[in-house]
Amino acid sequence: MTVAVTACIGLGANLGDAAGTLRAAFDAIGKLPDTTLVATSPLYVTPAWGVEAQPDFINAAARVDTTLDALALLDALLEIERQFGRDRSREQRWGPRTLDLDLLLYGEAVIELPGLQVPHPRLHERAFALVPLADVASELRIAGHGTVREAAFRVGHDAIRAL
Ligand code: PH2
Ligand code: MG
Ligand code: MG
Repeated sequence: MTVAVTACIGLGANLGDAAGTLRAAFDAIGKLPDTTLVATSPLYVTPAWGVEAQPDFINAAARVDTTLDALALLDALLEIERQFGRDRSREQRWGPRTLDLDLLLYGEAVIELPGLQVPHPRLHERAFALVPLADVASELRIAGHGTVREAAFRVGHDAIRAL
């Protein structure tokens, strides 16, 4: 028997109907093979981080139970990004996105591969990722940074508001 792992996905978008895209992305995540959508966060409006001259983002988080391994789950998320018009060859680092799906946590695994770092390396310092994650997985541990609840408490949330 394969034991399911609890994984968390960060969702972000700031092009087109970003809120509609995130809701549709929740549905697409719920249809992934060998994966059950356990919880979805509210949608949040967050100021753009990194490149500030771009529209606010809509951010959210999803919690799944899955028997996919981490790379198979990542591949499935990248495929959903493409279905929603993401073209990585034409984009700027930290720039606008039709849909960004980040594998934030895969159980308590620490993964260091060329295309995949889990926990997401900047998760513990980004309120736009931690605030929605705390809605679905406050008790999970971010290796080296305590629980999601503790990390979310440490970052400032001021500019983030529920949609
Ligand atoms: N994603 C980025 C760059 N900046 N800022 C916010 N607020 N939310 C994001 O998801 C985000 C960002 C590139 O992926
Ligand atoms: Mg991202
Ligand atoms: Mg990403």
